[in-house]
Amino acid sequence: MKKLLWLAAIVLMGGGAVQAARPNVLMIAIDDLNDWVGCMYGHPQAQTPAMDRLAARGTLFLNAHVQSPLCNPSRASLMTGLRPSTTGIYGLTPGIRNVETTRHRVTLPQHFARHGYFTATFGKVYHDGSIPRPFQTNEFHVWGPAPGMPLPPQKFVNTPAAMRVMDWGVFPPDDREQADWKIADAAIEQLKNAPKDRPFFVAVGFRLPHVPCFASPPWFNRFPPEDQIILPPWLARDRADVPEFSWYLHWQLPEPRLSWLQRSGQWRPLVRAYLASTTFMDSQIERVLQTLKDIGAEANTLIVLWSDNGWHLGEKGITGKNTLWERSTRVPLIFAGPGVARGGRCTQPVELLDIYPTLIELCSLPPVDGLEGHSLTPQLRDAQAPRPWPAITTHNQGNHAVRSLRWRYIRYANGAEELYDLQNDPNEWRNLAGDPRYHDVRQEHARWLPQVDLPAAPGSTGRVLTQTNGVWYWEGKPIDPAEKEE
Ligand SMILES: [Ca+2]
Ligand SMILES: [Ca+2]
Repeated sequence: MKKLLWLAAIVLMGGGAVQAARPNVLMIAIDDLNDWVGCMYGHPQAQTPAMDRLAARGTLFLNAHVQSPLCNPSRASLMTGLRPSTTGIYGLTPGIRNVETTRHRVTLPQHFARHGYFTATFGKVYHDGSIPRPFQTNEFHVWGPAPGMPLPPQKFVNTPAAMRVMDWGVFPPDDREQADWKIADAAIEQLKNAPKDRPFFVAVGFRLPHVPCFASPPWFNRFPPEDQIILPPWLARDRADVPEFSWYLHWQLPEPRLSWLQRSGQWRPLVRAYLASTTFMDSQIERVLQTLKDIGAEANTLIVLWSDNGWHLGEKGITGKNTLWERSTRVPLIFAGPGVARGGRCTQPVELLDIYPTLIELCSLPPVDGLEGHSLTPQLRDAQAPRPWPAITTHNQGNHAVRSLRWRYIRYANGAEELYDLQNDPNEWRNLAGDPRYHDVRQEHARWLPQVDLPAAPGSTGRVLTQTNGVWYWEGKPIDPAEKEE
């Protein structure tokens, strides 16, 4: 009996002697997937059986938001547990090891590695190239391949930007040429050969449905022909009631405007390609999840699935991300496995920042100082458990969205505001910021705006908005409002 009590004590203490009892972690990252996921009802024609099954055996967060609507800052925030406004990482560069605020920060995988886990990464988990080689060994024991998307000899769609990746269509003919197939392959191989003496933390980052939205014929054939593709809800002149400053957050980006898609007859083809490439990517998630079963690790592996930002497909007049609206900030977030209720559906606002503290609590790792998220373990036990915090998204210094259960409040760096009642206006068509009846709602949300709000870190490039002497600069060039592209 004494011996049993002693064993129970070290289990409770989470000591090194019982590491084998800790669950494995499989983290699945997706690039630019909004809520067009079957179980999230974001698009009636979405087909994502693997994600739907995962959500059914775990807990799905229906009101989860990114901390930045862009790859590098979103992923940097998740992995360090710090807001973009705390680190100054807003652009496609710099990476966390090139910034003073995060250079020595213990990241999520690092914390697992330091506490006995075997860690490995495949595909796009950190933003490509954001962790210089000398630092890589600090993050993961194994850095698997992160192939880029294959490109056809010629672009299918002559989008206004000559960029090769700004494309969509039926390609390649063989799924095995797809980056996501190769990423799944490498992750599967690693899972099959995971060390037996310690738990693993394996991160797998898929590339689709990030542009180029390519998929082979069978994936397109699962969807109705173009003329039967349902377009997202859209309102003409929707941006007549939003501040002009909202344009500055995605100034002259390569993603085509809705007006171009409409003129070119490319709106439905793009929607279909986004749906088809998402369904293909979902099939690669299925391959990885099936491997967990095959190796007998399903019961003892905690799975977390997230996307780094959403994507507009015409809403508010644009395609792409880089906005503070629901379409850019709301993403799938699913947990499943030991300690997670089955079939949970949480509608409380939550942040990707919450993943770090949640995983370390679920795996009984020691806490980490300074994490700005809050553990989701109460909601993973009971999805209805209340939560006091809203979700905050930041896109460059001074531009923030505060999303509560019912409202979205946006404050731009020049003081301009938006307010949406998501309960009665789920598409954010009516900006209520100027309505005096909602003065208190605005005040209540404004108090959550980050107190620390750093300028862009030195070396920032790629989607960076700055101000000098009253002039706003995008990518270092002064913004001329006369050049606005509707
Ligand atoms: Ca992304
Ligand atoms: Ca509007």
